[in-house]
Amino acid sequence: MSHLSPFAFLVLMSLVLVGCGAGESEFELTASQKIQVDERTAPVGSVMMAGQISIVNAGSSQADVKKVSLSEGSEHIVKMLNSGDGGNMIFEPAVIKVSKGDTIHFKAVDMAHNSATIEGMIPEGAASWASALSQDVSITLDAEGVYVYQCDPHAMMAMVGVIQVGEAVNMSEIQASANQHKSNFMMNGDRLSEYLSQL
Ligand SMILES: [Cu+2]
Repeated sequence: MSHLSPFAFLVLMSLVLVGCGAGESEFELTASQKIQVDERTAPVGSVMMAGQISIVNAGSSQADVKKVSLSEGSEHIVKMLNSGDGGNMIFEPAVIKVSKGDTIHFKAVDMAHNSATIEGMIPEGAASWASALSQDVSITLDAEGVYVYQCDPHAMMAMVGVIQVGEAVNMSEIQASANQHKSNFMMNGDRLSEYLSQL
C-alpha cells in the first residue's frame, strides 16, 4: 500500500494541474459564448434548431473558391431559405457585391428567418439593421465596405451573409472579427470564412 502512495500522489497532482489549466481557459470561453448564444436565441427560441442539428454541410475546398463579381443593377434580392444550393438555413446569394447606394431586398421565402447586422461587422458609420421574423425587408446601403449579417434564430448554424458595398475598405477588421465570431457557430463553422474568401 505504502509503495503506491508516491505514484498515486503524482497521478493525482498531474490530474489536478491539468484539470485546473484546462478548466480556467475553457470556462472563460464557454461563459462568453453562452451569453452570446443566449442573447441571440432569447427572443425567438430554438425550436428550429432541434430538427436541423444533424444536417451536415458538405462545404467546399478552399482551392476552388470562385470570386463573386459585381451584381448588375441597383436593386438585389437575397432569399432567406431553409435549404439552398449551399446548404441548409442559408441566405441566397450569401455573398453579394454591390455598388454604393444600392438596395438589398431580403425575401422571406421560408418562415422563421430574419436579417440582422452583427455588431462590429459593418463598415464604420454604417447603419445597422434587424428585421422582423418572416418578413421581407429592404435595406439601402450608403456606406462603403463589407457587411456581415445573420439570421438571429439560426446564428449558431452560421446562417450568415456577406455584402460588399463598393470597395472592401474594412476587410482586415472584418476578417479579425470573423475569426473571433467563428466560435459562436455550432455547425457550418467554415461558412463565414468561405464566404469572405469569395470577395
Ligand atoms: Cu434563419
